[in-house]
Amino acid sequence: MSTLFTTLPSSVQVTVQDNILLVKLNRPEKRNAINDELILAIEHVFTHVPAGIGCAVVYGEGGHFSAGLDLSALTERDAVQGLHHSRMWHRALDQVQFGTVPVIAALHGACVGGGLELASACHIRVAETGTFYALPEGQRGIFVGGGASVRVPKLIGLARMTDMMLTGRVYRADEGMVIGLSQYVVEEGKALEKAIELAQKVASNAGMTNYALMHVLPRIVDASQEQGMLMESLTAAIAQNAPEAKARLAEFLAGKAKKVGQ
Ligand code: 1HE
Repeated sequence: MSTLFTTLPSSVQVTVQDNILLVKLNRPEKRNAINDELILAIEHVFTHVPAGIGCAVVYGEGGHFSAGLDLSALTERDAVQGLHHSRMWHRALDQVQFGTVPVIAALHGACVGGGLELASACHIRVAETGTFYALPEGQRGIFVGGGASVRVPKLIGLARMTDMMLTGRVYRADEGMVIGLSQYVVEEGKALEKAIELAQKVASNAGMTNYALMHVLPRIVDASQEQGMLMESLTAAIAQNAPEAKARLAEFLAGKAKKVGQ
């Protein structure tokens, strides 16, 4: 395991394990609350993912994934500054969602507010049984600003997000998986291990397939049926034409590739 990005603030630590980038939120004394320094560091990391990395994992040091926005900075902003601040979060989390490699969030403890916004920008979420989700912005008298209003309804639907913000509803890990907040729930202490195991599978995919899943599929989902179908056909044509795809298909037809489920 090697350490990268030596110029980052101490609130984010990045290491590499094989071809997996491990990005740790490292502000446990503030429950990994995300201040400007931290969100800018996330943007920097996901804008400069080194060549050869096939997947990234985001996780949190200490007892929680993230308590969301660092509320201590909130009172100092006027409306225009608030607008720019929200757009800064959008840029950073767009780099997570639409960067160069798929990103897996390993969740434990609180995954709330901006923490849930970060998690929902990731492509896969693995939650430990003690994970809980909330959007306390409603109770704090503010509104989501890090992309939750776009990303969270796509995971759980408009009605559930509205309820979370109107009533302060908290979802437990098991409930969260049922409604779509995570794709996996694992025992306490096991999220990072599971995320790395999944990341190794993701990193072994053809690059074009991963790119299509990150960049094309969400655009297809946002498009009309007609446009979506065309984007699908174009992507399928490009993907199957790649030498890597031809080699993988030949390997299967020669009986040398893994079967489904292996
Ligand atoms: C913080 C923050 C924070 C903790 N900003 N300092 N997010 C929230 O509304 C969630 C607020 N946090 C909590 O509800 C709780 O801290 C937790 C349930 C996450 C964890 O509880 P616990 O008992 O483990 O920790 P704690 O004792 O509450 O917090 C420890 C320290 O972290 C304490 O500071 P200290 O100096 O007194 O030790 C807390 O003040 C500090 N801390 N959370 C600042 N969020 C792009 S817009 C997104 C908008 C949002 O994300 S709004 C939701 C904000």
